Amino acid sequence: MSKVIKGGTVVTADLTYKADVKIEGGRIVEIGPDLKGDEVLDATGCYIMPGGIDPHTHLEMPFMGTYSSDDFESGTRAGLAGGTTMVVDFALPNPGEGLLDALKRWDNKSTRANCDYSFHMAVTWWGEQVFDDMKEVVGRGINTFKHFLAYKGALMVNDDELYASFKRCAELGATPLVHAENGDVVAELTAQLLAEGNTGPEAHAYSRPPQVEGEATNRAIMIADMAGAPLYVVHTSCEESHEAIRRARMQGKRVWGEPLIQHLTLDESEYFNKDWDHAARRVMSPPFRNKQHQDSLWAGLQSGSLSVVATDHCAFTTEQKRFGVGDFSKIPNGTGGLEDRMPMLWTHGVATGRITMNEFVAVTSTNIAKILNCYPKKGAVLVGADADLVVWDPEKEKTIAADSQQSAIDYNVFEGKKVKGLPRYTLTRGQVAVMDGEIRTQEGHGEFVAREPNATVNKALSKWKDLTAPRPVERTGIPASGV
Ligand code: DUC
Ligand code: ZN
Ligand code: ZN
Ligand code: ZN
Repeated sequence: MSKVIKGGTVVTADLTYKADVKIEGGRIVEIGPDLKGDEVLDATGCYIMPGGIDPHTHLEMPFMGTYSSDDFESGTRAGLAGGTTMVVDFALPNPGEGLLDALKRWDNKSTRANCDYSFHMAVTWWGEQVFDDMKEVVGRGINTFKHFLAYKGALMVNDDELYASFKRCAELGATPLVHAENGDVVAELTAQLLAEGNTGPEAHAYSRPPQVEGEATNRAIMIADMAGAPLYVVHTSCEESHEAIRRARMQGKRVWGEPLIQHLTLDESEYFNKDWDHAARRVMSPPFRNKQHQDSLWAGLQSGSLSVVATDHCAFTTEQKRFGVGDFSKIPNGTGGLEDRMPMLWTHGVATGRITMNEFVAVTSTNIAKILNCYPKKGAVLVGADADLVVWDPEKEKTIAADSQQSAIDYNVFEGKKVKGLPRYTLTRGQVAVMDGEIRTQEGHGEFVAREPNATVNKALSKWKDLTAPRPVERTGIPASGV
């Protein structure tokens, strides 16, 4: 059984051209004019693009005394509804737990996925077992390791652990990721705010100012440079962090920044809403910022100093958010976005002229596949690539509403926002998962995507490096110790 997507315009990260796309056995088998197949999908007036890849999700994650409410079934269904055909989730070991045990839990949860997926492995503590397990994890097709510089007393690692893990990544050809906020300072600010009686959700934003992110980003970049590792900075939300990334890239370092669609389109005024629930539902880390920071993120996408757009999809219900009534530090951190990332970025990025269609494909799919090393299996419209495709109708409109979303939670942080540009079809390995608004996902269809280490990007360089390796010095006079 073959399918042909007919009458559309192929849009990739570098080309825009009219062609039909033929699919067989889950892959693209031919691209060209007037193709024939057993089934025809009409793409008249539409763009045929690589399906979105969300490199940053937390599905069914144990966190802050609860579990995030979208699992691999509802999360990937939401993604497909919005044109995303692959997610990369974070496997999270408990303190003292081996990485392979954590991986087993994530393997079990992900059997319900409707689309393909991969994992990043988190390094939440350090020891010989973690050092050993990292090699095995790489052998299982996971070439990225996540480090939290925040969440003190829970997920946070210290600088000695960070350096050790970055060095191990460099050795293994893996890429480290960081959540860059200074967890020590956040803990101090949180205690101070609570002691002064600032208990509402707006205080969450005061407890995590841009400075804690800028400091941690710069620190992680410098430590990665010393360890000889590249670095991927997740959820870059502010100019301070962007500046550190921009500077590193200009120096030739392999550093990538990942703004989220939430930070690009929602600002800190959300935390001052009179409705407690409204504000708490938007509590995430890093918090939403002011419009200057948003401009910085958009400028980064335009200039190429920021490489990808993700969601950090970590959805909690209103009931879960209410754990933090009377103490903002107990509000589970996280917002959803899987279904809305592509339409929101198209509406606020492509339709406004801030980014081109080709740049849209790059930051939602192709750049991600290249950085995470699953290109061109994913992120490409090429013969031989997986038929993970979205047929994008630039004229299709809707108003975002929790009532009609796929996510399992009871609200949407983009509620009421109008988007123009939505999938007509979303295909996951050739199977139609979304057909003109109708959801036809198949639980368990998703497969794990193995990603090899890619040592070529591990040549971090610092041309200012003064001493590269310890050298013995033959000394003539060594003074006697003591006086
Ligand atoms: N930030 C969030 O808001 N939620 C999940 C983890 C994180 O870093
Ligand atoms: Zn994070
Ligand atoms: Zn509200
Ligand atoms: Zn995250």
